[in-house]
Amino acid sequence: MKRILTIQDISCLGKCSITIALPVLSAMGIETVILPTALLSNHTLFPEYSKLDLSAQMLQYALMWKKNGVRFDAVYTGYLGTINEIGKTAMIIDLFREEDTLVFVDPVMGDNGKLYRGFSDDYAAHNALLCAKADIVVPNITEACLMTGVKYRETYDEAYLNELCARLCGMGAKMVVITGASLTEGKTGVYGMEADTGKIFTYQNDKIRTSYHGTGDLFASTAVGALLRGFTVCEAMKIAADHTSDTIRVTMENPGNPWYGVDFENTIPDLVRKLGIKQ
Ligand code: PXL
Repeated sequence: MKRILTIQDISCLGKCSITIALPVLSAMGIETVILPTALLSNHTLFPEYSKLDLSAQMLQYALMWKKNGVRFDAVYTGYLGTINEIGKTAMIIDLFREEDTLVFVDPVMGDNGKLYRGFSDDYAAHNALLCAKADIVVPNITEACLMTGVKYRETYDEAYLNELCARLCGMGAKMVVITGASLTEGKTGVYGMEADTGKIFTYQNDKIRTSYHGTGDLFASTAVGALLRGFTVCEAMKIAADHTSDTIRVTMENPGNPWYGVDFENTIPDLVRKLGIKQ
């Protein structure tokens, strides 16, 4: 069984970060080790939240795993919270990186042209340094803009996406996959570039006019899970994009769906079936 380390927060209420990554990756048949950077009462899109910083323990825990001889097939990072946590995450990547370790970075920090609450431009600059260490980075357009200094635009063309990818590749990421990238009216999906070859790949499906919190985390968890199950990057991104959009559709069908998160629980059985994973 493949083993992954995921470094992100635990939001006790709110369906995001580790509370999505752990169940989804476990269901995909991957042993998932968690390193929580902080424990929040709920995610930061609620009007109020309380946070316990756990970053003082991060290196200590990682060192214990190292001393106990633990190895990881992948390190997957998501929402980190502070520049200090980004720095420690970078050290932990260095500690566990081996020739075949997949380093997958989702530089979670904003959407719709804005940083999430509590983040500064400095945070974005440090996230860019983390992305430089990655085999794959999966920013949305807002995050890609914040890290490259390119102006955020609601409407854009392929040249714009190309520019974002090229700049992120130029900063060191081996593969860049921009999420929420729409190439034609009514569609959305991913736009990716491989740094070595400049090869582009895209995948689009129908755009759903509603958005739910946690869809980025669901996309990233499913994508890294599919990569560890042996799918190619293009296949993994397609699986993750389809699964995310199916889950949004299922969430919309639930009349009592909570505003604070996507109903990822309802589609886990479909994901497992689609991938033919034996439980
Ligand atoms: O889903 C991204 C995310 C993760 N964790 C926390 C958040 C957010 C987005 O706002 O607040 C704590």
